Amino acid sequence: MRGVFVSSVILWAGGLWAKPNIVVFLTDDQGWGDLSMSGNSNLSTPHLDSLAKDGASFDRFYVCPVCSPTRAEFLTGRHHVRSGVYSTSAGGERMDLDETTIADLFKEAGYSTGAFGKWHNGMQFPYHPLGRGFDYFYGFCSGHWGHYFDPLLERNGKPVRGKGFCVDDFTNEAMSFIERSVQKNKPFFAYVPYNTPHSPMQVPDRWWNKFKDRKLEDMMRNRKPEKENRLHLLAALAMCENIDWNVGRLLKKLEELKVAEDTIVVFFHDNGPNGVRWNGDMEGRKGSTEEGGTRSPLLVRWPKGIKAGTQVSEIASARDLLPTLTDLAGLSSKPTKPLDGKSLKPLLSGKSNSWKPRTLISSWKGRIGARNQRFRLGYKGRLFDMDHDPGQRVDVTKKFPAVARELKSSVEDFRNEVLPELGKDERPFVIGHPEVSWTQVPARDGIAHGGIKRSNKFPNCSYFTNWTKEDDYLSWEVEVGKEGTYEVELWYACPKKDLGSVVELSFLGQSLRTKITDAHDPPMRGMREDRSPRVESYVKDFKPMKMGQMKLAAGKGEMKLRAIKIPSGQALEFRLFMLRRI
Ligand SMILES: [Ca+2]
Repeated sequence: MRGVFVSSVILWAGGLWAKPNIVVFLTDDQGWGDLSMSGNSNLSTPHLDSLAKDGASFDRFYVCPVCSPTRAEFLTGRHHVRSGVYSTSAGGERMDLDETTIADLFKEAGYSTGAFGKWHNGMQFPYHPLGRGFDYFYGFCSGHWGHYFDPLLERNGKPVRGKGFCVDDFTNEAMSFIERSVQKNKPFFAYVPYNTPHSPMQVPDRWWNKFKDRKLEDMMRNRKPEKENRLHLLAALAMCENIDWNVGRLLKKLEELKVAEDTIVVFFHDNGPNGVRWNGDMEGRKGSTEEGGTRSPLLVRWPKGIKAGTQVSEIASARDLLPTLTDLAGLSSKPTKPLDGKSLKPLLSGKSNSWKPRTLISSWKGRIGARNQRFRLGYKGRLFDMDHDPGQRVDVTKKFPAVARELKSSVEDFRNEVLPELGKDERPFVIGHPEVSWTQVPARDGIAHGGIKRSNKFPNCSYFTNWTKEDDYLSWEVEVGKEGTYEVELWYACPKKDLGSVVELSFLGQSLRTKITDAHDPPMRGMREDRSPRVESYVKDFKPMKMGQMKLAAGKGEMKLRAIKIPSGQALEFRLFMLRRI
């Protein structure tokens, strides 16, 4: 009897401790080919390669052609269209509020949940990570960021100054979070969506120095070598080595904390490479629904539960990760909506006998492609035998008419059944949700009227400038969640010669006026650190100024910032509002 008692206690204790920790690394614009394990001798990624050696690697794992849809599919286990994601900016990157996220499920199961890096699925609460199941968030919510050294970031909704190179900083923060969770004896779910090698192409000297003098002629090349951009390419490789170094630091931290054995570490990318560089001779890169735009590594290491060196050849997608991780961790609750993904546990545990063949759809901006285990139907309707023609050069529709028909019908089903779920976007930007007191309203989400210009056509990290006429104004379509008095902080720039403007913020009949009396004329930043010319906006260190307090009624409407008086030059340059309900 005694023996039974003891073993049941151990079992019970085992039950308590059986929850594996989870770390998910997601990189931004890294290509399938940007790892040494893919056969690329241009760079060395020993820590990432070790995840494959010590765990499982998937040969054909698929994500979306761009950032926010892949993130949404990972977070919900559903096609991004179903969750309301249709663009990468201005609100179209947000997941509908009735979606259950992977973080909701792990939080409910008693995990500490934290996200560190680039969120890119909505900025204002409850679209903010803290409204999507994460207890802790450090990073930025936009689709890209304008500067990677000591940038403006946020910690749980409050603007803060980052420390050093952002990827190093995000890793440090994730490691502190893990350490705190271990000290509290709580299992953790750490989501680490890095924002590199996405542009701007900034990377510390230590990584750049290894690559800066390389000659392309001595390296592995893209299938269209004439299209390679040397500086951009070398910077991307340097950034990938920095990622590898940071992944290595976090893996070492897991060892030091003695939790490596029972932590599931996942690594994947959000889309194909952001430039023309070696990528296994595949067709397409970031933005493309073809193989090169959507293929990513998937590495899953779990010493306690997955045999080292497991190789999976079955096709899989980012939509499979929610059902897989909740299954591996033995969580009992499920999302309320039907999933498109499927648990990969049988493939990870070598029980693939009953695994049924699947067709996976890639779609973006009206282009739809389909992939089964052997064939790919390109978005133009051409069929490729990927086993014999991985570079998609020969259309084999005539040779395999039945396969072409079948994949075309999968595409039609998707077009008729899934795409219509994406209705007109009528989700306003939420201000002052009852559960939080703070809201950030950035230039990114605003609309410029008259002669006011955005600092760049890519809105994500932009500001408004050229505000020279009193008739011009900025507006935001918002919904105030809770009536109250709000303190308004305006982040601006204005040179001394332009001081004296009066601006007015108004919403549903209430308004607040302020005169700009403090000069703040910071230089543009970014050009000195860029290793290759950028396409996005440079940044400035804008200054916060308290405009005062304003009553906001609950409800939907247009929030306007007007210039009542512009004595000379321009009113101001606008970066963001911080609103706080008091
Ligand atoms: Ca991306």
